[in-house]
Amino acid sequence: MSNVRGEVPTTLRAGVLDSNWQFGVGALWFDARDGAMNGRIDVTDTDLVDSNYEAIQFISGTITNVHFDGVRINGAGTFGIQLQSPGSASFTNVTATGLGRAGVYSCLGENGFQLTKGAGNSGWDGPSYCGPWPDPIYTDPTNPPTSTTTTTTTTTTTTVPPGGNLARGKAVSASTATGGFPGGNAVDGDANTYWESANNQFPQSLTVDLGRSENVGRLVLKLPPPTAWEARTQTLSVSGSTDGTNYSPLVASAGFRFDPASGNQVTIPVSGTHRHLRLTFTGNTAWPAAQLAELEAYASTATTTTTPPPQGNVARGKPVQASANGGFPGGNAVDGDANTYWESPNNAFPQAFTVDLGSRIAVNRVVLKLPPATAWAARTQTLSVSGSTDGTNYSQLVASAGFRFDPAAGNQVGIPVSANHRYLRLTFTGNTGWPAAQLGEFEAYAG
Ligand SMILES: [Ca+2]
Ligand SMILES: [Ca+2]
Repeated sequence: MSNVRGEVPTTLRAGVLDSNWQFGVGALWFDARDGAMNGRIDVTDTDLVDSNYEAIQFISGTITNVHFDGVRINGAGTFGIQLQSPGSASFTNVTATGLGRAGVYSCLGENGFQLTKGAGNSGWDGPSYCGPWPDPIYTDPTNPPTSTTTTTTTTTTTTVPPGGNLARGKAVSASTATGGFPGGNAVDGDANTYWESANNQFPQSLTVDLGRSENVGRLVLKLPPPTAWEARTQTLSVSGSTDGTNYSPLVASAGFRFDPASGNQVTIPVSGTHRHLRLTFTGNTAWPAAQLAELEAYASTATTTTTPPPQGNVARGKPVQASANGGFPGGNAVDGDANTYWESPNNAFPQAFTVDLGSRIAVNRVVLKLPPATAWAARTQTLSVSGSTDGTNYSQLVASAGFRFDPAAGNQVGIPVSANHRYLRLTFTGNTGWPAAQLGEFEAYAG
């Protein structure tokens, strides 16, 4: 891309938030929506400076035969390279500094997009990120992002109900935190918000002050439940203190597996009376930092003694199966946020979306949502509903019909069903607004 005068072209502060898709558009992006791109494309000797979101993006269709040589990414709000569609590209002398989040975003799996790495690359290696779209962390290349030691002094006078979570809303202190992921996120009662320590700086600790000495029988540690979070093992130990100064070990350091397929949480038995509880993290197989959505502490060692009848949306956070367009995984349809959505690959009907409720649950209504923003044009999706107790044999609950999604009416539809199944499935055969199945939320209710 050098011009004839030998000057190096610079792209400054390019890329915006796509308010419809709710992710950043790259400063330089490749889109093969209308047909495969396989002719040779060379990107040479250029600077991408202070990109608002990712610097380079591959967004749809299949894109191959792209070659980067001498590309300098100098500051990007989120990622160096964002991979949302299959393909391949080579990278030589591609350097990155000042990335807000990570070198590479990809939920495509190991072979989804082939990165051929030549010589002279730096700054964007490391594990690729697959997770919720992060807010950009704007960076100043002359002042690289630094983590800050945070002490959250949330205090509460709430009386914890018998058997309740003793840590919720209590004061926490974290050894470090990255911007937007403070320690307080680990005690806010919402598994979708999380604390994250500074990157590449183990060990890290998170300490909660229960306010007074309490008998503690078990801890429950959670990460966000959407399946967009890949499974990971975090290595950590637990210690306790009555005075906030002298800590004694409660649980020796060990690897604890967090897997969205089993709720992305672990339960750790502990014992004794403690006011301060501390987790010390020394490793994480999926991200070079400690991550914790919730630290819960309970007096009882028993996980549950009675099974209350399910209330509310019984599909939320449950495992799903669906073919997905990159960046729009099936888990988006059960994350409790109508603004995030699942989208199937384009031009490939029919498409099935299946949620595993974990056990048979009586359901008499499902609610399907698309993002409520009026930027979404109204559309009709043709779909049927079926159920299964074994995950193999499905019986039809609702015959195929067109359901109208209109932002003027909340962009959602309610469908009465009469189900008592573990698995619920939607089968899509058409969409007047986009050549793929789309679903912001799948909700199932017993009343
Ligand atoms: Ca949280
Ligand atoms: Ca959603």
